[in-house]
Amino acid sequence: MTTTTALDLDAFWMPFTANRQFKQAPRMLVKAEGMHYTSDDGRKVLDGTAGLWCVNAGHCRPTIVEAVRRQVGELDYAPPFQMGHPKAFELANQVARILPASHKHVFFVNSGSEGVDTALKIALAYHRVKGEGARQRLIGRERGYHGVGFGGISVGGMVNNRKTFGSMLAGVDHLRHTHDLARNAFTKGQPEHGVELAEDLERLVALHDASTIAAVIVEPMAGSTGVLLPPKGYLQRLREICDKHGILLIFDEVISGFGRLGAPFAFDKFGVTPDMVVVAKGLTNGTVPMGAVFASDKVHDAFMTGPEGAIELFHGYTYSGHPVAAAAGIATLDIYRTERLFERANELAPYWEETIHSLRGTANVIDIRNMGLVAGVELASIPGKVGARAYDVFVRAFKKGLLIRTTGDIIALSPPLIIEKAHIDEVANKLSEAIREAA
Ligand code: PXG
Ligand code: PLP
Repeated sequence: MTTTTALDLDAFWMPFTANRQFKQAPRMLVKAEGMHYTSDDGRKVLDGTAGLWCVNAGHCRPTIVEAVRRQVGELDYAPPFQMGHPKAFELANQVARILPASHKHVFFVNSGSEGVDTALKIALAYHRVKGEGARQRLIGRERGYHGVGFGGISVGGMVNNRKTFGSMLAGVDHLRHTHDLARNAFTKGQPEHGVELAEDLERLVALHDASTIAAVIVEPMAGSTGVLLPPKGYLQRLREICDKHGILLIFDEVISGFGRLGAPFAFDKFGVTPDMVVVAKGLTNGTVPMGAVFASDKVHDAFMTGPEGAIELFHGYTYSGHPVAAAAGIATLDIYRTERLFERANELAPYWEETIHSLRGTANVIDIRNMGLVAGVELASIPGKVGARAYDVFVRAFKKGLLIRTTGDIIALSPPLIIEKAHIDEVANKLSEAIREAA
């Protein structure tokens, strides 16, 4: 067994972590396989979060491991600017097979944050090439999470991710969020109430004028801020208002993409087609960092009009379409396809829903929401100590052998799509115990 107890933990400044608290009582993972992690004290931990919403095909899948191993020994790196390598084109073609024919243009990045920056930049540049360069405003939404780049925190709507980082991008505004416990608590699937919140976009158009607005970016399902599903009709209405005013609609599907909701993408599930889609996480099953932006023909083709030899978009990353990430992506999509994992998520969804909703009535549980293989369990906060109760549940669950994710006092569950019914029962049982034992 690998032991990490002798490690000096000081040098690694951990992301989104209470560093001093963690380093007093570290939680270390040293191995993974299928539905489970192994901790450094040799315990098996059921992965209720697909790592961080990304390991949709389960851990250490041999075909992905082998594809990465082979690729790194064959072509470790190739420059993506004015040069190509076959795997990036192959992955783009494989992804295009699960996209609408009108949206098959894939721009590779290395993370969700880079994907968001890329989509926002494409939106601004799109209007400029179309001769509408005054369209520079970007509209996000309260309680949106779009990563941690300056673009993402600007359009994002989480106060702790914004308040310490200055003035961010200029010219950004936000729609109201759609979370409404009073009307929608314990809804299974999409909430009934809240379609009218889409009209908030008309309010922003009236304030700024459509001729100044480039794009609206939303997560079709807000993941990080607590599994907030879109009210019935809400996304349709956003699409209509964007169309009416010539505003691009961007869906951030970094979490909702690749099967999480029981369909390839949330836009499939909800039947609303955005102009661009941002993905990351599940694209490579989390094995090698990679993200992408899918652009419609309308957006992409607008750039393909300049003089021959002109670079159409002055944007890209050293690691855009990295060969090892591309190889991991190809092997990942192959598993999704051959194991029908997106359909599987949809088939298991009713059992998942029923089992997770059985926690209703447990002390302090004030809402449960779900779709596909994702769920949010919201707890009442201890007065004056937001997040303390859920953190207590998180630590207790980990000791019992279950990994969950918490945000504020909301528990998010998003297991690998290979989960079995017995694991779903285990998630609910361990979580229920942890909630009952917590303060
Ligand atoms: N957009 C969305 C919708 C995301 O969920 C990002 C962008 C940024 O992706 P990168 O790869 O740059 O992290 C994300 C990432 C959480 C949590 O606690 C969620 C994410 C990241 C970190 C924590 O739920 N999602
Ligand atoms: N900073 C410097 C000094 C660089 O040379 C580069 C890339 O060449 C970057 C930042 C951007 O790095 P990346 O392309 O990995 O995002």
